[in-house]
Amino acid sequence: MVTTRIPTTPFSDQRPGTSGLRKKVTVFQQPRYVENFIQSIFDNVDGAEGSTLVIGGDGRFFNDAVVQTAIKMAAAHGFGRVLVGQRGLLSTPAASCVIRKHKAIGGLVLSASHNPGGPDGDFGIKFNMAHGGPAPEAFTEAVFKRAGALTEYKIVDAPDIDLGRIGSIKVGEMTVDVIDPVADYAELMEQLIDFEAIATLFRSGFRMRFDALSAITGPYAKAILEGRLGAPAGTVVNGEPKPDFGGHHPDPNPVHAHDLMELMLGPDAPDFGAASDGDGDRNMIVAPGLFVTPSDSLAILTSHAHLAPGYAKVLAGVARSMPTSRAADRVAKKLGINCFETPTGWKFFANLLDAGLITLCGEESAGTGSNHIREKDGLWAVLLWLNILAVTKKPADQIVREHWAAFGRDYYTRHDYEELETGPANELMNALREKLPALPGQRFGSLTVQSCDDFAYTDPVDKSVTPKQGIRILFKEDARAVFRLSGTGTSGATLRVYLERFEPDAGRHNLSTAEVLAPVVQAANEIAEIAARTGRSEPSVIT
Ligand code: VG1
Ligand code: CO
Repeated sequence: MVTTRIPTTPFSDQRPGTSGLRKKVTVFQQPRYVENFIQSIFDNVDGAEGSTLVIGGDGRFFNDAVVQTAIKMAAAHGFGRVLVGQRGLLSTPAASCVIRKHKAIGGLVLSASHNPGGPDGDFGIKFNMAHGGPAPEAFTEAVFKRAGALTEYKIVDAPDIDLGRIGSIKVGEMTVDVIDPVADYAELMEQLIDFEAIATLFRSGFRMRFDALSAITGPYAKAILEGRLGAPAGTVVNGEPKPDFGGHHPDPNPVHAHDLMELMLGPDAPDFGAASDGDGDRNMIVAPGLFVTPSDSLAILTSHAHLAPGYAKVLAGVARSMPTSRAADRVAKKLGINCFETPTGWKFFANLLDAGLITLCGEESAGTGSNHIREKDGLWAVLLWLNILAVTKKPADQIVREHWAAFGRDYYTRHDYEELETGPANELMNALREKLPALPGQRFGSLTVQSCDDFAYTDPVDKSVTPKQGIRILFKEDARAVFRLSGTGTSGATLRVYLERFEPDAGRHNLSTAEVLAPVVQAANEIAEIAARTGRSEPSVIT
């Protein structure tokens, strides 16, 4: 088979963000754009010759074509073997699992995760390392640098392979194994979670709805919940992955998963509701009549994890991203374990997990995970919740309320201002930074600033320092506002404002989140001059 070296010219915009390179599909469709980026990744993989590479994506529009290109480029680069999910599919957590299990050197995960799909939507490519987790910043920066100077890429001249059939074929010298995308993952879940207890729960008449939002988790949820655990057929809805996610915005939050919310807050709510995102690494948990914030979910999973076989021993520690509420910190304190605070993005958990410093970790953006892989894992979180419900025999809302009674409640909300002009958004952050030294002691409505900073993270394992990871303002009244710009958007800038207030008093645990947080919202808007600087009087999305 002939390997061709194709001359190319570099692209200057191939810098990966919070989780891989994400752009509009139309950007990725430019001639040589995909090839350049993949070549830039491969050029930074040491020891590719003869090694195993995993390839798969969330099935969104353009997935098929990029999988074929990636396979031909891998063959040209000298990889010994590629493992690719049937139909080119692999959820992000399953890709992480397959990389680890088959000792691959890494994996290409094709996804723009929670971003919308379809020809007018977004596409994305990320590289995961041999540990199964997203590439660290040093790697992604090297890729960006390479992409900005690339003069050629390598590809073999071969026909497309049939991704529909499980089995082995050769592309040049390289073996391509088309694998069942669910099997390895399901086997891992069975080791960690008490499947017997959950099956008994379903047999007793327990009902749930899992909304896969027409994204990648459908086949996984159907195989595990309905197949292995005996949940009634129809438990999983929107279970077929579609290139445009059936028009759904595959971000599992109360706004975008509105059908599920309506059901769970209505009179016919089943016992438990859950959803997942485009690439299957996020989870949304809804109890009857009660949305569980991801920050609370992490805390609750931390305090109950010992009920699952995979976590029966003492937890090593827990970690949360900085904007995530401090609910998990209180549980960690009670358990006598460490709680680490990291910047936003899963790549920052990898070192802590590899070093055995933590067992569980999570983010406010509906990501929860453990040391079983190196990505957040949507379905795993749902299964761990089911395990806890099955063992405690308590309703989900009761678990949440008991948690608040024991630890206090963190009222939490996030305001997103999407598609802002990049210039003013950066100016807002810079102006805020400049204000920081003068803020402590200042009063905004009923709140007084206690302290504030621009979060810088020193990795406890490799001591690398990551500055400017979000501005946090702490108020004396046990409230907090955090500001940062999104690193996953594809048009303009998105300002995220994270708002929370701690309420220890059990008599005040049933208030409306919007009401409790109104003074914090007001103070945050005033401090950052959001309306004046963005021209927006309201956020685009409130979750
Ligand atoms: C967002 C979330 C972050 C998450 C990232 C990737 O990043 O805030 O917590 O890790 O998406 O999630 P940003 O930079 O837009 O705030 V996923 O499920 O889209 O890979
Ligand atoms: Co995702």
